[in-house]
Amino acid sequence: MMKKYLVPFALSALVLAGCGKKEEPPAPVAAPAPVASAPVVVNTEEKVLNIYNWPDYVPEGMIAAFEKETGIKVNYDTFETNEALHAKLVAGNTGYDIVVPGSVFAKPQLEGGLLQALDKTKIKNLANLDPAIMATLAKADPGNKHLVPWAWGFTTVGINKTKVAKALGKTPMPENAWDLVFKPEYTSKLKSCGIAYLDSPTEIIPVALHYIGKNAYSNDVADYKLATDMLAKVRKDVRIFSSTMIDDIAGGKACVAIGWSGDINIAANRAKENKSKDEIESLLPSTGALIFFDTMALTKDAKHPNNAQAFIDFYLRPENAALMTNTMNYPTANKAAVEKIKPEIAGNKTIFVETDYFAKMIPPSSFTNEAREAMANAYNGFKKGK
Ligand code: N2P
Repeated sequence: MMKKYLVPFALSALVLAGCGKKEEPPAPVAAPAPVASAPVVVNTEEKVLNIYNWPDYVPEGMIAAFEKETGIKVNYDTFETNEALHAKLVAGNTGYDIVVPGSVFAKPQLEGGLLQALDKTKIKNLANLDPAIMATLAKADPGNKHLVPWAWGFTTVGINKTKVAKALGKTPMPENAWDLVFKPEYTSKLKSCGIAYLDSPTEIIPVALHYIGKNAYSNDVADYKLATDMLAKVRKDVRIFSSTMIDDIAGGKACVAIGWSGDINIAANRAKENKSKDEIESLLPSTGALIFFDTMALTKDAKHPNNAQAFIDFYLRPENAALMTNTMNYPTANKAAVEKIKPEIAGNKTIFVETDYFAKMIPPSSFTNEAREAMANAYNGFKKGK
């Protein structure tokens, strides 16, 4: 096994070592002309990389390992919603090199010139990615020119089983878990232990559309009215619009949530670590959950594209991609990493869903800019309780 990856490892170590050491003085402004036709790629960028990613997505120590190996100092910031990242990209001069939009947003972003194409020759480990997933992503990014999957997962319902059972009393669990967050018969009972929704129009409206039998990625504004009509009936029962879902579920502020599969699993593990007697579970609604792909991309203003590509290549090493899945509970799109995934993670049906359930899930699509705006208005109206 080791042998297979020995070559790319050795190569990347060589190229990175060629980048210069940390303590070296900055290169003179007028650098001497390179020796003619020497095929040596020298990375002359300052040794800095600015990354903007979702919280609770990078394994502990991974950034430090990259810094240690390359001498590149990483500034790592986080955002909580696609909307927040999008606003930054639209405003321009983000100061970030790598951003990690969901594919639903990445499509209009790359069409709008907010992201730049990758130099794939600098990312050898792209070969580790699952061709089937890359073919799916090509719908958002023709030719796979801009986007490299960080992870994928799905938006679903998470519960504190213990508290939900208590709050529901004699009412049995519904067959469709979405009822727990959208049907007054259930929400009126569960409000006592706390209902939390993700705080983002493009997370909640698509799920609501799916619940009322519409296309989750409808661009028809009339459908948003139908979704908010349904949502209005449960508005008073929603306790939190959350951007700290893991804490809210694990800390007991919410007993039921619309959240992301991996984060719900992180909350479940955290509750166990804290010796809570409550059991937290990510559910698989009978009508399906909404799949998302989060993807690394270079901003158009990226000042350190070579460092960014070195990081992407580093992340795509099988052991790094597997470490993300093993610690963050989100499946990787890295095929070469699969054999390094721990059996308890690979066997967790709420992380790697079974084929039958996968067939029911809703794949991501995207919205026009106008539709997204209308969706945000609809959502804000709902949130204000109008
Ligand atoms: C962060 C998960 C982000 C998933 N822990 C939604 N894009």
